[in-house]
Amino acid sequence: MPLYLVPLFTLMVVSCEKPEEITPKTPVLKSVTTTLTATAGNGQVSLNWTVSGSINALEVYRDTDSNPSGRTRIASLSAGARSYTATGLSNGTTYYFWIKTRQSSDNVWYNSNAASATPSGSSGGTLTITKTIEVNGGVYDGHGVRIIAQGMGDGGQSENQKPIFKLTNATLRNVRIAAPGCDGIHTYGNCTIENVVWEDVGEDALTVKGSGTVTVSGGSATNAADKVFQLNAATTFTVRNFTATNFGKVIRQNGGTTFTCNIYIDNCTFNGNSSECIARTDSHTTHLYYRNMRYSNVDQLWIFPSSSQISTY
Ligand code: ADA
Ligand code: CA
Ligand code: CA
Repeated sequence: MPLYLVPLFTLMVVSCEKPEEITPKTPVLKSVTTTLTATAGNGQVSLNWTVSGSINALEVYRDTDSNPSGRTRIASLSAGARSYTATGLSNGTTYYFWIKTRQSSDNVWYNSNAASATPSGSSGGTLTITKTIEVNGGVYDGHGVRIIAQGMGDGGQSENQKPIFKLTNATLRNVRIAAPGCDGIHTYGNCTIENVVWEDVGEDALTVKGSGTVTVSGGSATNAADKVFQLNAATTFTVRNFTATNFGKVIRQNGGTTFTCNIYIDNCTFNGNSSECIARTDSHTTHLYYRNMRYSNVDQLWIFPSSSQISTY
């Protein structure tokens, strides 16, 4: 009988039937929060996340829009994984990622935030500049570009050369600075320098011009006639996973200054060439901490007012 011919009372009887008994589940509260960040590379995106709460499984999902419906699972990882690199991506396309975590107490899955990133290709080429590249906040990722300065200094020891980069509270990564290195990189405020290669240091490689926390991570510097890193303002200055070859000194707090610098050297290799020292300061309140440091051909390690200003960590 077509539905429209079913007498009304039959429908009413059906709708009045006693509902089936449902065994109530013990409710378990969500106590897992996964916070995901995505960083673009060349044809790839690096994912890093933190998990609060106890989980027993973890999956990575990808999509090209922020709506999770239709997304693809790209990996099932162990519950302890906290990073993953998504590869084989198209440069110029924005990808969205999620981490799905399974809560240990009840095996319920929860999503992280959606984190997006747009991979971009390596120019791998050369960029000729005639003025300082200024970066105010944010990230300048050179994707391996080699920068050649023209008319900004000859890379000798003259003090009036222009910097290649002026960074203000910014991150600089994946750049090669070719000769002439001029006055290198100037930093103001909190700056991060990742995977920067100074092929032939000019007057110096990097100067802390305005106070802040400055971290140089990865990369290398070669052939500094005198200084690699010049500290002209109070700073927490960290050099890690870095190699310097042929220099006068790796780190110099501006001569005669008394402000405080806290210097950290972590996992670095310094190959000198009858070099004066690794670090020098005239300030009594500056402290240097180092670990995993390899060096050769340096006359002294430190020139500090007191040896009590140096420690390992
Ligand atoms: C030398 C010079 C300073 C300053 C410094 C630098 O120490 O005496 O005045 O120019 O170099 O920042 O390179
Ligand atoms: Ca100088
Ligand atoms: Ca300088």
